[in-house]
Amino acid sequence: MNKVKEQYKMAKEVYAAAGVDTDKALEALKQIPISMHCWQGDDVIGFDGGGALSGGIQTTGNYPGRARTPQELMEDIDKALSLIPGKHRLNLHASYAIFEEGEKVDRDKLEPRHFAKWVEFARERGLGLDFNPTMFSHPKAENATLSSEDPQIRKFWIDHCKACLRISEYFARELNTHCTMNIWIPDGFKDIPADRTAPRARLKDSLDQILSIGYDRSKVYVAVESKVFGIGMESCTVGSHEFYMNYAAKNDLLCLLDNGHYHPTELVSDKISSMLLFYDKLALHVTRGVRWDSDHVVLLDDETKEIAKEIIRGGADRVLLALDFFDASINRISAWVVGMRNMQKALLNALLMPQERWAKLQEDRNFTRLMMEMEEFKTYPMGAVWDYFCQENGVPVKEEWFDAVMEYEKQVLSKR
Ligand code: RNT
Ligand code: ZN
Repeated sequence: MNKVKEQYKMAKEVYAAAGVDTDKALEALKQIPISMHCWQGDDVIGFDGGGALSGGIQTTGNYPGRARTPQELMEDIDKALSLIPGKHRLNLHASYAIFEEGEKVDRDKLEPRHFAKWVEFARERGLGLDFNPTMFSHPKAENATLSSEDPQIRKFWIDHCKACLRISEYFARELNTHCTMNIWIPDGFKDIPADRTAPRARLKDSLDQILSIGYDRSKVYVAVESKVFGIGMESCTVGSHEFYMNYAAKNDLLCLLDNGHYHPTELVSDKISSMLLFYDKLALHVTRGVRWDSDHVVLLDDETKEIAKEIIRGGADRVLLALDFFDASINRISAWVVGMRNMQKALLNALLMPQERWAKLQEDRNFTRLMMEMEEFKTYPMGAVWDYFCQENGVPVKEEWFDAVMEYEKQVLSKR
């Protein structure tokens, strides 16, 4: 028996004594797809020449090896996925359209065919695709988008979102799985606005117009992502939490919660259970904000673990789980792999808890024992279970995966 298996056997006994079935946990973990965001690979630049990253989001750093072409990005995604256990999904932005030589259309005119190469890529690898209209990094997004006071600008972005709905339907149809289409806009005000209602009323009307074209709701899940503030929009964002939560509830859409988008002491982990009482499904962007919505790589930290616990308690099949970070200061493939594997470790950590027993302790108000057990579990041998999961799923165990990244950096990234 190899070492990983041997250690797993020992860990299995430890967990079994505490009433937890590790085999069952691993089976469940295997069924949870995470939508990996394509934009970590190229610093959110895309291929449609939209211009420098705008909208109050930022990448910092200039680590060598950024993917500059669709081909390079696809190779990098392949490399990352080869080091992450399980079957996942790929999250694309509209700015990642792939044009034929000499062709270029603006974002309001995008068509499914501009994403045919992505569909081919996804199909060959058995990945589902998710999608996002790109309403930043574009000359027409300098001031506002769906809430713009300029009718022409607003129409441009409404048309863009309509085009994105068609593309999302195409993804779902071609790949025979759902497509989450998430709408996020950077609209807001640096300083105290005189009128908060008019821009929000326009955003509401824009969304109404977009949805009015009709789409296959059984396959395309439209989500709306709120934000409390952004760089340059410190005083007010048009797409606030209340705005979108109400809009989603009334129009049977999904809310997307990004854990970088709330006040720093407000926790997304505490919101999940409430959302799932009122919605069939919930979408998440798991990220890590350091003092602000900085989109650092997801770590195995307390909030990530707490979010994972709530996903498992609420039912992982009801949560559309995606990551959202962009770090240009480190090897980008390593960033993806660390973030994805950490999200999976957090899920495993949650799956390895005697949830029913703990819930009962809470109902019995036996908080003394509950705290004691929760704390003792923190040093249970989850690592051995994780290693076995990696081995069983054919990816490198522990930090061994890093060798592959360094080799790839040497052979491929350093030559870009
Ligand atoms: C921005 C939002 C949004 C973007 C991506 C690129 O604050 O989190 O989700 O990060 O769409
Ligand atoms: Zn986000």
